[in-house]
Amino acid sequence: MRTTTARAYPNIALIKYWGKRDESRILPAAGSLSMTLDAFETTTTVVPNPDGDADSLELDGQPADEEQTRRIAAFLDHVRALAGSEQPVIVRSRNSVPTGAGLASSASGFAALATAAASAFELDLDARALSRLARLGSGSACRSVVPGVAVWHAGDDETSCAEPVDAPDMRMVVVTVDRSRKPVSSRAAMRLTAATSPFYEAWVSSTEESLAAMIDACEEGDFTRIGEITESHALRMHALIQSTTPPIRFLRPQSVAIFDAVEKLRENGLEAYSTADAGPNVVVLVRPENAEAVAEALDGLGEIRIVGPGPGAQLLPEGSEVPAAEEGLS
Ligand code: 2P0
Repeated sequence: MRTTTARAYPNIALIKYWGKRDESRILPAAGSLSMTLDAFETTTTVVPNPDGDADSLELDGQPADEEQTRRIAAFLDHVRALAGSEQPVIVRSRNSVPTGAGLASSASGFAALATAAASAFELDLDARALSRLARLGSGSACRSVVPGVAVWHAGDDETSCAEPVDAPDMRMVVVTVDRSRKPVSSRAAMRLTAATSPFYEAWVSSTEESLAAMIDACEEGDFTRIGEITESHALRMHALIQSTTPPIRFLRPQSVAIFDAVEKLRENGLEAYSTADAGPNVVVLVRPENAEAVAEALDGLGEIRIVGPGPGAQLLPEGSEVPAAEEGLS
């Protein structure tokens, strides 16, 4: 075993993942498609812990809480099983934005952890196998292993992983309206959706159709079609989530105001399309040449940041270790 450090970036889905057909192996009910970003990264170091009898986990300089510990240790058990090892490890992870800010994501977290841990345990995994491994930590993490635009095939346990898709160059204007932690986790909300929404089956079958149309639009470089499908699919997901018992609403009045403002921009000839994940923040998809103008037009509706396509998960050179909390203070 060796000490390793990896970095990964979050992704924003244009075709959303919402629902699993197998909870324990994190197999999605349908495929999805996303863009890995060039901002808001997570950096994670994995160190062998030969004296410890359990994993030791530090996130943003704080010991992991019980739920995080359970989830990360369960993921590390998958890595150990692949490596034929029982070695506990020390994990130190840093987000470039505060955890819970709505942008620090489980996607960048588990993509970085999978990459660092696979290398620490000296597993020789190709890109697909690494994506599959990241999926076992958090579904959307399999897409953050891949640079730029990625499709995650629903597949089966062996084949459910993400791979790159040819797509036109695009930017996203991230509009953050609320930095607080969301009241319901994606995982719990997904479970409730599958269990209680009368629209769930239609969501799953229509998502596969939207994904096929999106892949065609990406390969044809048809930005308008990509944008139209993106906004429509996001609104379908939020409609679905609101149809649960009890209902869950992630969009706030400020979020809806951004969807309205983006529609107005389109009416005035500035092409832009909105999407939103399991929270109130809105991400606006634009052509590169329109990013500044759209960011300016949305100024005042939230905290604005322009992002572009980013790299896949990558190992960092020796000497890039995330410092332990006490070292960080010295
Ligand atoms: C997505 N989301 O496609 C969708 C859209 C949120 C809204 O993937 O249970 O944190 O760990 O597999 O990956 C969030 O789901 O859930 C997510 P788990 P994950 O980006």
